[in-house]
Amino acid sequence: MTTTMQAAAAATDAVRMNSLYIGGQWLTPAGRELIPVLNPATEEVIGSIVDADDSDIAAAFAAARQALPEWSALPVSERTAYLDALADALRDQGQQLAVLATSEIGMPLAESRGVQAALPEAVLRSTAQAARDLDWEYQDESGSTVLREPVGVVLGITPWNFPVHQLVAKLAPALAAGCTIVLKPAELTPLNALFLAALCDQVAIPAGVVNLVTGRGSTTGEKLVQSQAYDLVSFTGSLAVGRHIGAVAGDRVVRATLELGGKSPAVVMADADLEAAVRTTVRNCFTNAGQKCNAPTRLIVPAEQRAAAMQIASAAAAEYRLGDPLQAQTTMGPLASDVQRDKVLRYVDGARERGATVAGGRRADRPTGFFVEPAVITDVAETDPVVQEEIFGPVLVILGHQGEADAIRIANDTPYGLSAELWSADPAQTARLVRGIRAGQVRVNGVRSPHPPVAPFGGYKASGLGRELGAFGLEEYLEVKAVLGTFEGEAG
Ligand code: TXE
Repeated sequence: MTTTMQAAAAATDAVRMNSLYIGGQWLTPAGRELIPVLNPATEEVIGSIVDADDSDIAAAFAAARQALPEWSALPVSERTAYLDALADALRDQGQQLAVLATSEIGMPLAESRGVQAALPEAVLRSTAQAARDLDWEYQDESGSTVLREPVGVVLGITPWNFPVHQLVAKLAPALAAGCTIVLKPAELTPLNALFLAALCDQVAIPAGVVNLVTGRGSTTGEKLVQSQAYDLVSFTGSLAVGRHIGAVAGDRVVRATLELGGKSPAVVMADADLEAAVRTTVRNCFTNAGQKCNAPTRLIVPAEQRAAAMQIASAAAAEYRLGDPLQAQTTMGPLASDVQRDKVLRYVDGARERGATVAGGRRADRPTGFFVEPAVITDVAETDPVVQEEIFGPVLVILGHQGEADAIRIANDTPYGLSAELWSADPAQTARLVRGIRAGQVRVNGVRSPHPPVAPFGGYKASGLGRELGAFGLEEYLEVKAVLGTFEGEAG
């Protein structure tokens, strides 16, 4: 066994397989279906989880409800001390968590260290600080007291692409706000969630404040959503499931925060450094093999520079080294599942059949794993599915624009509005582009990923509702109460 394989085995050994974390207890319920968890690079089974049923779900919500009064009554300084303790635990065990996440999702280990360990640690610390800085109680000019109070019991449902970060982006603000939470991670990547629950237990977050149930979306997820037991649902995942969850929540008039997909543009203007813009876009697009909701998947360059951009991008794409994501030399791992691989190949093959020029984009010639060569596509209609729909794989499309107004039109011409990157040497033009593009985040002239832990993150249009991270993320988990008349408050 190589050292990296040993590290991966040690990381999975540390996980309580087939267990749920409810009310501060590890439960291994009998009679539930077990769902295998695969390593997408080797296709080996590395663990299994329980498909939680109605009784598990009822127990998790009951535990969260029971813990709520005491937790929400704790002073903010005490609640946030738990977040800082969890951040310390992530710092100390981040390497193990990164190895585990890489084994589940196939993301190269160096990327995992950043987004599965360092970023969630930073999010915990910055959310704790945002909560300490918040005006929990103040008097407005009318003499009324404004109070902020926790929404209540939260249901958090997360996807598989940045599994630890996505869990923490819900857990941290929920706990800081004084809410309790029931989390359901994606069935493709549940082991790191079990690891995270163990860290919550280790730092002695009070019983019932954090609960973890596992299972499929169509079974456990659907039952969780249909239960009447939560006050807010925070979901990250596909547009189709987000719409459904939003509709259920709307019908019950409970709050829903939805972080959905994207088809983000990278707009390059004629005066920008084309080489730098294209190479950075390729890198940002192909992080985690393109399985990133804010990946810049549409590179929009001046029409006369399209051929040159195609050349630079295909050369940059060909430099990727596909392979075992635990090995340091690997720069692109497999896709997360065979379903995801087949989806990506369907999109690329479809574009090829419709006459597009495609570099790469074939199933990689490897004995195991869900690998696809990165693809760069051009000569494609603006209405083509590869231009309009989220593919969630290493696929970059290059389009040509006829100047500023046309670039803004193309950038905005999808149902999504999560993120945008833009490149221009002219500050006045940059300002017009920033304001013209309807997206939750705009990166100017090559600001590096990842997203800073305090900047609000979320989408316009079909990319979602609400924001995560920092002070804006915290607000999603808070109600506001106006107290009119004399009130002897006590700041938390
Ligand atoms: O997502 P799902 P999938 C996009 C991306 C990807 C596609 C499909 O385009 O190719 O979605 O991925 C749970 N009730 N994104 O199928 O199904 C599910 O168990 C309650 C973009 O994996 O949305 C998981 O925990 N829960 C995205 C979570 O929802 C349900 C990240 C996400 O799964 C449920 C992931 C139901 N009926 C995929 N059905 C992003 N914004 O980053 C599923 N789930």
